[in-house]
Amino acid sequence: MAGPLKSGKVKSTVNLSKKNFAIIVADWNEEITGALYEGALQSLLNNGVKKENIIRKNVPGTFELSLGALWMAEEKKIDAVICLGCVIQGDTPHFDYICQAVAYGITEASLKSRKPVIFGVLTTLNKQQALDRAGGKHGNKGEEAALTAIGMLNF
Ligand code: DLZ
Repeated sequence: MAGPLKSGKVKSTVNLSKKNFAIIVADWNEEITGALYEGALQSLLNNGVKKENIIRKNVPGTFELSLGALWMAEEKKIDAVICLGCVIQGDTPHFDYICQAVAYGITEASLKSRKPVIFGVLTTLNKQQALDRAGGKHGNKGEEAALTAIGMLNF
């Protein structure tokens, strides 16, 4: 299989109606990250997660996802954190710094908290590639991030 589970509904041996999720959304490229959020939210709901057990938090940019993720993962009642962002390459190396930092930061938040913290960050060369992955021809990576979180809770 070339990637995580893609079907909308997954088999879960844990009772997802009792699990609490935090979804952290970066404000930068809001059109894209908003669509990723909708995908993640729908996916959790379709799989039996209760709406009242899903908390949404916003951060200014993708760079800030790491600390937001750690803060939420440290909350006792949170079982998994889903980070959603979109970094689009510009004319300077800024893109590389943000991508590297957030990949490292999300990994660190997960290992430190010992909870699933999912990397739902698009790192694309242009806006079209991002749109294609936020409900376009390549699906919705927010949905995939939610399924990955569920997968880790079934570890
Ligand atoms: C500054 C910046 C730039 C140039 N591009 C993006 C982007 O494409 N996607 C994104 O989520 N955030 C971007 N940011 C903002 C940074 O993530 C961060 O918010 C600022 O550098 C302040 O720490």
